Amino acid sequence: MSRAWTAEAFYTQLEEPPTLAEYTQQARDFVARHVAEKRKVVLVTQSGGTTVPLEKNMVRFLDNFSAGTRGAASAEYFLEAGYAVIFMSRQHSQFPFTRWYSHTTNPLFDLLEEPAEGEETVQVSQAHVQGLLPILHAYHEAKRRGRLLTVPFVTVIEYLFLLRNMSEVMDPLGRHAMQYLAAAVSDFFVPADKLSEHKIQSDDQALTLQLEPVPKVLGSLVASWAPNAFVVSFKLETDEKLLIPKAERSLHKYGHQLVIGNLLQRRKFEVVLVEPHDHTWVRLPSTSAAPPHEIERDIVAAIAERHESWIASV
Ligand code: 9Z3
Repeated sequence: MSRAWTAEAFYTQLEEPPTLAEYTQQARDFVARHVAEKRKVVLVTQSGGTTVPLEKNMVRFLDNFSAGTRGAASAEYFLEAGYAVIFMSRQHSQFPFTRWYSHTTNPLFDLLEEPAEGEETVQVSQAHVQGLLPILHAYHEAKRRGRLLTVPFVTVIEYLFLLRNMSEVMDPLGRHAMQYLAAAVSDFFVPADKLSEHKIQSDDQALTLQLEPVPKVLGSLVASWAPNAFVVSFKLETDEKLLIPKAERSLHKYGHQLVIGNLLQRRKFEVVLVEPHDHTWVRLPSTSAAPPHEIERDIVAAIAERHESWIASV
């Protein structure tokens, strides 16, 4: 029989990741600076999945499809909108700014000219300068102004501990805090006491895995960790009929401000913003070509506007 983990049991019985205290302190300092400057801060949880190790000395793991584009792109647009960003970054997933040149369709080395024999400077080829410059400026500006804090994670356990601590340290921001929970969090995991120490041997045998349900922590986040924050969660479905009803159910159950619903197949082109008495579609004009304009730009604009009205409403 598998256990049904409550959030409380999860956080008291599982061991804290060793790096948690250090990242929590970094976030506390970051938040204090932005509280003093009266700036809004958003916690963006990377959409690039959460790893579920199958061995303590991990050779194999379970994961999901997401490369983390939603989170990385949204972080850039939040910075552009004047927010400071705590970016919970899943290792090896897309990262704000560098994402433009980190994948095989646009490799970094194609940007650079090969120097002549004996030359020791490397230049960006003229054809790429125009595209690169705004990204490079925005990246350096975010760094120079201390607007982007990255906290890395790999496993679902690291993710859940970080999420709790990041939410709690943002409390001094009051309504100026936003949680933007884009991560595609695993629904199942193997707790440490059930994990094989070493690489599972195949021995030509079938492998049976017993996975335990990951506790749903959104309730704790909304009620206890971040009771003053503007909380945006995501709902992913593959069946269109379920999208709005399930987003509404989540909003009703947890009592937060907004759920962004998206379908796996059309997530780059349309999402629906579900609020307590309303829902609004955000759509790119065409689904036929690769979007020249990313939908995250429009999502962030719509959310930032709602956050602002919500701050003003007290
Ligand atoms: C999302 O729905 C994200 O938008 C995506 C983005 C993971 C689809 P990519 O970055 O993907 O474009 O590759 N994230 C949340 C998905 C999720 O697991 N939500 C849970 C659920 O639907 C609730 S928290 O039950």
